[in-house]
Amino acid sequence: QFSPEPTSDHVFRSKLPDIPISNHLPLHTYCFQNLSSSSDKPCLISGSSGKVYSFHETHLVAQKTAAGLSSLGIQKGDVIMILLQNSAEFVFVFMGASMIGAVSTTANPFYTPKEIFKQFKAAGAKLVVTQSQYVDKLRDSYNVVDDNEKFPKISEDFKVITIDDPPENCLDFSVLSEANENEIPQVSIHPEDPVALPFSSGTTGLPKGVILTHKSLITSVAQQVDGENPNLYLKHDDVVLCVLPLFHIYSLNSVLLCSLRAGAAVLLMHKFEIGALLELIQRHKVSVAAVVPPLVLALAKNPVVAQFDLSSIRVVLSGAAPLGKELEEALRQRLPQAVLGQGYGMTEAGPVLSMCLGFAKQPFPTKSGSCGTVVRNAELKVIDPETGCSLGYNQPGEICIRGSQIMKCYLNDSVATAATIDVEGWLHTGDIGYVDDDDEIFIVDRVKEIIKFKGFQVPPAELESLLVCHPCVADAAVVPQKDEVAGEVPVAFVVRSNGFELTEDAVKEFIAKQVVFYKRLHKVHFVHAIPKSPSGKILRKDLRAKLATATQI
Ligand code: 4UU
Repeated sequence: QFSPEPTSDHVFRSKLPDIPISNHLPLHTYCFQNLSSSSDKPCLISGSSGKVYSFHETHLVAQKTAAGLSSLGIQKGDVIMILLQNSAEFVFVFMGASMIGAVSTTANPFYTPKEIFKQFKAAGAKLVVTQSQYVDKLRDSYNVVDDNEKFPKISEDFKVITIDDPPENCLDFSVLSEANENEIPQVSIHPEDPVALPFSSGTTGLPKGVILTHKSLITSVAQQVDGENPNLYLKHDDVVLCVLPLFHIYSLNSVLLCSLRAGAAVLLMHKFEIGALLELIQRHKVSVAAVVPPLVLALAKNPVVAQFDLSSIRVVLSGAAPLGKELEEALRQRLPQAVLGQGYGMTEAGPVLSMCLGFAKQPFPTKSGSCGTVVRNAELKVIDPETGCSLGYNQPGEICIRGSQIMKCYLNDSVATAATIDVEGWLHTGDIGYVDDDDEIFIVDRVKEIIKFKGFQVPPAELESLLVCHPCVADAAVVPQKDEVAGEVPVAFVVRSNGFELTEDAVKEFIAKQVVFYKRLHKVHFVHAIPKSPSGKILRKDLRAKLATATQI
C-alpha cells in the first residue's frame, strides 16, 4: 500500500477550535432542535403587518405546509420554486419542503419571464409559490425563450400557489398553511440529499443550479452559530434584520437559518426603503443587521438616519461585495456602539468561507477592510493562479475552500463541477485575496467572470449570449466597470455586423427588455473586434484594463 503523497499545501484554519457538528440530521430538525426552549419566543416578525409568529407557530405552520405540499403530490426529491419577496410564507415553504425531503429553488420575483422560465426549466420545478402580482410572468402567453419554448400551462402542467388572492388557475396559500400536520409522510432524509437549489453562474458561464444538501447547510450554519464560542454569536433576545432577499443564499443562510438555529427573532422586510427600514430598526430594536455595501452607504451617508435611534444595533455584518474601508469608518461614526465586520460567501461554498471574529462570543480584534477569518471545521488555501501552488501569509492568490459545507455539485453539469471542485475536494472561488499575519482575509481582485451589482450576480455570459442573438450584432463581450453606488455595473463591447446601423440605446433597450433591472447595460462601446485568446476565450482582463485607463474608447 502506497501512502498518499505528502502535500505541501499551506492550509489556513480558524482561530476557533473545530466543534462537533450535527450534520447527520435533516436541516429542519437541526434548525428547530432547540424548539422546546424557544417555543413561545418571537421567531418571525413581519415588518409590514407587525404580525409575530413564535417559534412554535413557525414550526407548526411549516409542518402544515409540508403536509400540504405532499397532498399536492410533491414528493421527496421534487423541486419547488419559491418566487417570493421576504415573507413568513417564504420560511414556511422552505422549511416545509425540507420536512418532506423536497428541494427549494429560490428565484428573484423581479426576474423577467424569460429568466424565471430558464431557472424553472433547468430546476425541473413542479410547483411555484409566489404572489399574485407575479403570476402573469408564469403564463404560457409569454414567449419566454424563443418561438418554440413557452411556459407549460398553470394547473395542468405545474401548480401555482399564491400567498395573496389567487388569480385564475392558482391555489390559495391555505391549501398549504391549513393542511393537517399529522399527515406529513414519513420520509427518510440522507445528509447528502439536496434541500436548496439556488442558481449561480460561479466562476464562468451561465447560471447553474447549485446543489446544497442538508449536510452542507447544517455545516455552514454550525460554523457560524454553534459551539461554546460561536463565530457569529446570536442571542435569544436578538432581533436580526432580514431586508436582504431570502432568495439569495446570504440572507437564507446567515440570516434565516442561523437565527432559527440560535433562537433569535427575524424581522422580515419585503423590500428595501430607507425610511421604513430605519423606522423598523427603531421600533423593533434590531440588534443584528445583515447588509450589503450599498446599504452601508445609505446608513453611513443618508442624512435621514440622524432622525432615528439606532442604538439597539450591536452587530453589522456586510457581505456579498467588497466594503471599502472609508465606508466602514463612516458607518462606525454613526454606530459607535456596534461591531462592524464582513462575511465572505459564495453560493457554491455553502455559502460562508469567512466571517469577522469580532462577532464571536469572545471576540478577537479585527481590522477594517478584512473579510474575516476562515470559518471553523474548514480549510482554506490561497493558490498561485498560474501554477496552482499554495501560497503562504500575505501573498495574494486564488482562494480555495474545503469542508462539508460546500455544494455537492452543480445540477446536471459535471463539467462545470469538475472545473470548480478539484479531485482533492477544494472549491476554487475565482476570488483573489491573501491571508494576513492575524489570519484575516483580504479580497483584492476577482479572476472569474461574474459582475456584482450591489451584491447581485450579473453573469456576463448570459448578456453576451443575448447580445449575439441580435441580428445586427456580430460579436460581444460584457465586463464590469467600477461604480460608486453599485460597486460594479455591466458594460458591453459590441461588434456590429457588416453594414448594419445600431445605436447604443438600441442595444441597451434590447437587453433591458429581457433581464432584471440590475443586469441592464450601463454603457455600450462599439469596437471592430473582441480581443480573444488563441483558444477563443474573451480576454476580459484586457477589456477591463481598457475601461480603467481610457476615457475615450
Ligand atoms: C468581497 O455573495 C454571495 C454570498 C455572500 C455572503 C453569504 C453569507 C456573505 C456573507 C454571509 O454571511 O454569494 P454569490 O454566489 O452571489 O457571490 C459570490 C462572490 C464571491 O465569490 C466574491 O467575489 O461575491 C463576492 N463576495 C465578496 N467580495 C462575497 N462576499 C464578499 C466580500 N467582499 N465580503
